Amino acid sequence: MKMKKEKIRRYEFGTPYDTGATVKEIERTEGVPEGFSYYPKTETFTYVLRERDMVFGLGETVRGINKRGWIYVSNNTDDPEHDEDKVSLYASQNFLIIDDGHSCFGIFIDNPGTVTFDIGYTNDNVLNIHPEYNDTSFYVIDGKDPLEIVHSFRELTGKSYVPPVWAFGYAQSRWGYKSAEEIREVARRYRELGIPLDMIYMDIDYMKDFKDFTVDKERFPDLESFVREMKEEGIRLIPIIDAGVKIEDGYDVYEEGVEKGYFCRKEDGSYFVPAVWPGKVHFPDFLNDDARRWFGDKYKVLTDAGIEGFWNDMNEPAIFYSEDHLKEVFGQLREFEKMDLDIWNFFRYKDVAASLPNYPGDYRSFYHDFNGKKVRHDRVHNLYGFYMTRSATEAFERNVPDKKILMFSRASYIGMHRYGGVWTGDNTSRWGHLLMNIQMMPALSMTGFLYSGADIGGFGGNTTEDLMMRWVGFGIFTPLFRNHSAMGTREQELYRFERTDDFRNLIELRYSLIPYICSEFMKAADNGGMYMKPLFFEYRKDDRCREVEDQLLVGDSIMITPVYEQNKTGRYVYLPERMKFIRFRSYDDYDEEYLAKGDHYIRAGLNEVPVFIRPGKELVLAKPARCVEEIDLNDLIHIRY
Ligand code: MIG
Repeated sequence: MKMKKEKIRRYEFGTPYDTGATVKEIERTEGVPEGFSYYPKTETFTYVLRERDMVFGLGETVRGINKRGWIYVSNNTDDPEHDEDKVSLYASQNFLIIDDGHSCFGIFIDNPGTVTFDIGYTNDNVLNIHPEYNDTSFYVIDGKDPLEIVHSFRELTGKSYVPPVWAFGYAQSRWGYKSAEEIREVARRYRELGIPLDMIYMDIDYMKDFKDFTVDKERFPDLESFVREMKEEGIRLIPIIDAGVKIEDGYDVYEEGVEKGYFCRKEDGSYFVPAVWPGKVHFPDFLNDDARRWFGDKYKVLTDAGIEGFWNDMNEPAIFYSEDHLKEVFGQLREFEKMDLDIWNFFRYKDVAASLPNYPGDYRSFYHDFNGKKVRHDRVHNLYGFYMTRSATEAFERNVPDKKILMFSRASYIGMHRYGGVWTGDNTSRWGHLLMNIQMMPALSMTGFLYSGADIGGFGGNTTEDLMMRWVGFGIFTPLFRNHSAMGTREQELYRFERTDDFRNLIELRYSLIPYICSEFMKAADNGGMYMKPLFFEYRKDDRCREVEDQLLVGDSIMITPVYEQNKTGRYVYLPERMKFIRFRSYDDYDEEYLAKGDHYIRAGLNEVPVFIRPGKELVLAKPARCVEEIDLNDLIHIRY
């Protein structure tokens, strides 16, 4: 008897782990997903792409919105060079939609190890999916269009995390704020210039010797009263938490973890010793229920001091070097010393020394106690950041149930979107990285990571005033809106620049948009929708929209067309239908005009933000305030189509 074909089907290969990615049980369908060939010898799934197939998804990855033409490897990696030839960043969001405009389907590869997606890279018309260890739940999702598939995918994987409302405000961060005094000064400068601000981030320097859940008493003498003082200014302090726990006698988190056996061990049962910022550390075994609960409860020392938000870093987990591999490397280098280095050995020598960080062998040398089984790390590698974040959010639900806590992470896997957001890691102050931010956002929305965003202005490298202005002009639409930069780079707090009036106008515009942003965000969260969409998802019959890679639909009412190139005073846009064009200089200074379906060149000066209102829709604006909680929701301006 032929059974009714279910909308979501699950195929099984090997012995899949219970990753926690899904919230809905789907009965197993026997065999191989239709349309795919499976080659057991190479453990590869192959699908022949139709000529007009476009491939969407994979969340946080390089290159365009249509992923066709490159190869991507899900293997969470701390690598600050986000060049367009990178195959792995910090996230593994293995959800794809394949759509030729007539028929489409989605796939989700639930496998927490390394998975390679060759999307027309080796062969232009072939999609190859190759898990390193094929213990996979392979989901196929049918739907009449991409949005319906996204909706089913989100029913399968659960509702997106919703942050507290103030987390939609603007945030200032920098790796290098070293004291309460310095942070006070940031707050003072923003308030003095009247640029709205809701959060200041505390990077690793607030800690004592980079030890999680400690505060340096000299530089932050009284955190609790400092938190209160800032909150009176309408500003929340958001500390970082790193994955590695410093090995140091007398440090309670280390000692407890060792005593209870909550850290990851090597084959021989001894604790694995990698090194990160604090120096030598142990990795908490977040995959173990008890360890996860224990670590999560540690956030309480900070929530007790009034802290209401955190960012989890280094949780791929990043490894600068491990004790064991360092020994090997030293050994090898000594061999080279004895040699007469010819040029090839010279390059080998360099490679050996450079192999220390994120060394693949290290990830194969420690274990988790996962659902009662000893599991080698590399097989479940991509779950680590997810489970760290889960550890925090579950603890907040236990320990501060009446408060909403902001939580986002660097590493992620599907399923983590129920526990927190993501930021996209260490980008660079380059125009190309602004475009990358634009192109990543819809893929993050698809996979449920709604509360997400990039480091505005760029993390590495030196930003410029015009790049910052354009990045802010786009960032005002991203749910997570944080200016962050690295130690040693040009300072980029908005008050460092000349055109502070323009920056104020743009940040105020963000605050005016908050009612719209929040309501569209909530719609996406509640209905399994997308906060930011490629045009093609709504205008699927319009062939021109297939190739629009630099315009996005934000919520249901507007389309944005950010300017992302240097020395431009405008850009070409494509309108899939007649729309009302608003050129914002500030929330109460803009021009408007109707533009017909088709191509247009629009002017948009450095301080101007182009927004298009779709037919029959409206944009609601509030009067800006210095922080989100002071926005008056009863005093709204409506700009109708
Ligand atoms: O090795 O905490 O992505 O946002 O400023 C760098 C210092 C560690 C990486 C994060 C970045 C943060 C930085 N961290």
